[in-house]
Amino acid sequence: MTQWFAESFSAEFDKQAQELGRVNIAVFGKTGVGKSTLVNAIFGERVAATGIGAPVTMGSHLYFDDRGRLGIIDTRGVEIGRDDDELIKELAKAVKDRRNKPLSEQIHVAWYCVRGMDRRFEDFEERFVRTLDSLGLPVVMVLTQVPMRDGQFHPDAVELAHQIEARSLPIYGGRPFLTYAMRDQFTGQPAYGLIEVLRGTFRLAPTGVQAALAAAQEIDAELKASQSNKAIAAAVTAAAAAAAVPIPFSAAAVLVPIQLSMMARIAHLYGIGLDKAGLLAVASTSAATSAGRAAASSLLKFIPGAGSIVGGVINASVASGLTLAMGQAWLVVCQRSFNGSLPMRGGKLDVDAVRRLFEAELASRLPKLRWHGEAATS
Ligand SMILES: Nc1nc2c(ncn2[C@@H]2O[C@H](COP(=O)(O)OP(=O)(O)OP(=O)(O)O)[C@@H](O)[C@H]2O)c(=O)[nH]1
Ligand SMILES: [Mg+2]
Repeated sequence: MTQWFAESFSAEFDKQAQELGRVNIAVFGKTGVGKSTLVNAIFGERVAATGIGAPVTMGSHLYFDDRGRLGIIDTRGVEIGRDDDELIKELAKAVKDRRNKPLSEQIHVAWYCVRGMDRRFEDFEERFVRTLDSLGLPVVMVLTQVPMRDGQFHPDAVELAHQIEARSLPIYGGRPFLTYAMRDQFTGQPAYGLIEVLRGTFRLAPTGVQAALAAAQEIDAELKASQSNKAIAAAVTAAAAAAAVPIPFSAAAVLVPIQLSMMARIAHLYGIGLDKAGLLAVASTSAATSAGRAAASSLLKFIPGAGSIVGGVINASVASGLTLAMGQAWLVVCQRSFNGSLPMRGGKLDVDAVRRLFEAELASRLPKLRWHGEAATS
């Protein structure tokens, strides 16, 4: 059973990775403005941690950094204003080469970054931004490292933002986002403005990679939750359809893949790796598989061989109600993993406590569901 579960979950996990795909963001701006800091602040510094190899070169100035659900197209050793011709040639080629490839290979959004205290926006930067637009790349403009005090942006950055706005550039919202990506240890200036950049990017990204963006980012829990609720809603619909003609318990295993893929997708949305997600899933669902207890808890107990349930049927409302409850309970587990608030014991995940957490979340959502066949369970 556990072996079966581990293999099935792993397969669904891979499948969901494929379905989520990858959002690819190209990041430009003068050297040292804070491009990498911005990327890391929004997406987390996971390159080294995940052991993904060095960025792949796309030309002598362009690099592609594959971070799983996220691809970053970055520049190296480029001076905007000096190397533009070559950079644009490489970029145009990359955009064109990828246009006929699957969505996850295309470049979806460009960020153009300007240091907020630079006090000027140059004509060659305007040309560059207009070129991005002409290549079909939607642009988010970001002013980086803008000091803020008592809720007020630094006036020089505000002035720069006005200058940029006056150029009527093809950028999201017609004006730049003011940001500070990383807390300054000396002045205590906290980070701000990142969620706004993220949400603008989300709006510009093709629908097909929005979930990948929600999964890759690490700053917007709401975005993860709303995408997770979409996954739950889809699974609920699928479960209802599968049980449109009531199915006997013995055939209820058809619902299991629906729930597993829902769980795998939500795990991805919270950036939980396979090992941990598998562990959490086993901990969570094994509560529900122990025969006789909270029989309504989970459909996983109906995996062939997992129990000997006889009699009764699952209709559409039971199937969807269970799937909804499972999805929501699993969402709580994933959210706590993301927040670092899962129960721990001796520095390790407390599997029993995770099981109780899932069980309690599930039970609170299934107050009235009772199996007709419950009495028959051993
Ligand atoms: N405190 C603070 N420091 C920042 C911020 N953004 C950038 N920096 C610092 O500015 C320096 C340059 O930032 P990077 O993110 O490396 O800039 P970049 O645009 O990626 O630079 P290149 O890749 O060399 O073109 C680093 O020392 C960062 O720590 C910020 O929001 N807050
Ligand atoms: Mg950099």
